[in-house]
Amino acid sequence: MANRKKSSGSETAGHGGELHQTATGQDPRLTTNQGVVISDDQNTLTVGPRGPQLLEDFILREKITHFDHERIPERVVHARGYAAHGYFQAYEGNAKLTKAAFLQNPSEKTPVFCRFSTVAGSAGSPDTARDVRGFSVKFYTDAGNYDLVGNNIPVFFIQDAIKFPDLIHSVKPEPDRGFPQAQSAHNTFWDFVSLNPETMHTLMWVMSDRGIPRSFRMMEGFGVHTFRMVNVAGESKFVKFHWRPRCGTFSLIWPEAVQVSGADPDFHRRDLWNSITSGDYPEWELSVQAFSEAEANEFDFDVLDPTKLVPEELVPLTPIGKMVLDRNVDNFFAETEQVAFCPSHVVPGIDFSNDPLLQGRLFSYLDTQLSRLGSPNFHQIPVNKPKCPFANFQRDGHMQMEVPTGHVANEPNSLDDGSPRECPETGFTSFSSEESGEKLRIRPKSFADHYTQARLFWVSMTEAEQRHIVGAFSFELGKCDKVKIRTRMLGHLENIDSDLAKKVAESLGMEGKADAIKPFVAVGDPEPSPSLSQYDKAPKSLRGKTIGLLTTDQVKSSIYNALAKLVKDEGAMLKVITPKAGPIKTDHGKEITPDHFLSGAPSALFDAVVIAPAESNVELLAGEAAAVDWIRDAFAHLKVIGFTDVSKPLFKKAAVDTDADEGLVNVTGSVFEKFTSAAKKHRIWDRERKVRR
Ligand code: HDE
Repeated sequence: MANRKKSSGSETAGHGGELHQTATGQDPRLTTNQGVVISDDQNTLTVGPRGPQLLEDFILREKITHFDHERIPERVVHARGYAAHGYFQAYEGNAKLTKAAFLQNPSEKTPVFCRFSTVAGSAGSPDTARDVRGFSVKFYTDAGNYDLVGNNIPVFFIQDAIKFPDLIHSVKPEPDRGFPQAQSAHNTFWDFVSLNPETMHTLMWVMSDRGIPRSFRMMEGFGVHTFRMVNVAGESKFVKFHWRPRCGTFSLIWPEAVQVSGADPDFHRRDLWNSITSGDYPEWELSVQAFSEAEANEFDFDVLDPTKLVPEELVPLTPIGKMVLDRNVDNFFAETEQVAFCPSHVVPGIDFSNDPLLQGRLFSYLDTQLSRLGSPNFHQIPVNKPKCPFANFQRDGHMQMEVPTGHVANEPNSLDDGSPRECPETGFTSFSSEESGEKLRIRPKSFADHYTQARLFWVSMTEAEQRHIVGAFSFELGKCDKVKIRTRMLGHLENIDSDLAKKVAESLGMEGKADAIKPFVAVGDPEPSPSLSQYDKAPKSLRGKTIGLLTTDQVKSSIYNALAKLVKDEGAMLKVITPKAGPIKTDHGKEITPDHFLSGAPSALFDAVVIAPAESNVELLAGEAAAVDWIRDAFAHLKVIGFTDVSKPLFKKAAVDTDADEGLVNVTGSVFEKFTSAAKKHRIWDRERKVRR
């Protein structure tokens, strides 16, 4: 921070200090925006020490005026987001598929900026709300900026952009009362979706564990729409984009997500920030499913319909490169808030399809950014600016930051030979697909099947995943106080799967109440697609996970050291939780500064836990409701729990049987092998039937 000198006219001198140089060698003196050095930034100019303030105080007025205008409108959707810098690197050349320059050279790193977000909540809402997550990547390629603006769910609620404002209005706080915030569990949302059967497939995903990710680092990403790739010869294939996290895809469970939103509303952003700060850089693999138009015509769904995915059994994934996020932002507002993604930012080699939702998006993003960022010159903001040269004759406008030189601002011209010219050889050319037809407002018949892929998702889930879907539908519909909405939704669920509908109806106490809803076309009976289940393909690993150690002063150093080694070897993180915030000592006198104190850190914040207090402190902990809840919650949240013999009285108080299942592991004597192998399974799914009926 800049140096401040004593105020000459002030009775109370404010903060003083000697002139010094900053670490960067810049002039450290505080100035106004006009560069005038400020002598006193603590006191307003007044007449006498207790007299009126003077309007001439330009220092006060400039500072307050700037502050008054610090806020810009938040994004109308995806307002709550978090981002980081990194790079993308192709595995090998992809010339057969695309001429996109950044996908050709494996030794080249393309800088990226990646923003994750929730959709419905305001900028200050909790990270762990049930919602779709945005997954936007800006590639600063040598051939211009390419934005892959995707989600963590591969399909979308609606088929046509014209319905987007209604969808979003329905999920946002209800217009008369202004609540609920960041939630879909309310009347207007369920009324809208139950009146639009095309939403069913995406609803299944949002009601599944995908709606409550464990962390951004453990989320898949999808381009959702069918795009095109075009090679130098002008040949094109359709593609679907997939991001797969190196850590594997994991989720919270609902009661945990609810607790975390209170204990740490910044859970996901803190996790991303911490992992990058600690040098454990999150990584994703980018793959495409590539298929020809002829192949697409053979599928039993329409690839232009964004409510449909292409099963991997039909078209396998081809990995094409990796993204690593290795640098946190320097300034949240300047970068994360001001970044402007746009699906129409494509580079030669990447093109669009006729997906009507995609086509609507191509218009919307630039339009919304004009009002959000206030000027057509927002591409000049550093985070939005291409890193390759760019030049044209667009001029003027609010907040023009450049000083264009030259006599002409038009093209063609014969007055300035040095001015920018078109380049037919390397410039962007649209794929020349043949299009014809009548002008009409109509939904294609090929978009009419709203249930078969919703059913595909349901039958591809493990038993635990199915249980969570039932739980989420029951919770959300339970929050709707209009019976007609519930019976309508039960009718849709019946069309997806009668077992699903029955379980939700039972849970709501509404058996036999489903409306009869006739599907537009017969519902198919698909074979399961194992790749749709998170847990079937989850890696058995602790990489990127957090182990919480609940302990006290005089903790056995053998336990602490063994656990610290384990998490290091496994690429995990250890967090120490103690009853108070101050430092503790091990039984060998080593000082440890805890990461959290007990009442500020419920066990919901950790992936697996160890309870190892010193024997002399067990009674103290047993008298703390927070410690007893810590164990009870860890058990109810299906976590793997390591314990020592001396901690058993705590388990007794929490009514948790230390022999209950394979997830309760005795680590007395610092033996952690069993704990590690159990924790690698992530959760003890079988326990769920015991703790939640
Ligand atoms: Fe967006 N979307 N969207 N969307 N979207 C915006 O643009 C829109 C859709 C997505 O981190 C807005 O700059 C329409 C699908 C992400 O800054 C806005 C339709 C997918 C982000 C907009 C859709 C997305 C946005 C609001 C239906 C996944 C956050 C602020 C036709 C493939 C980007 C902004 C960021 C943001 C419009 C549907 C992803 C209003 C009209 C499908 C990740 O322009």
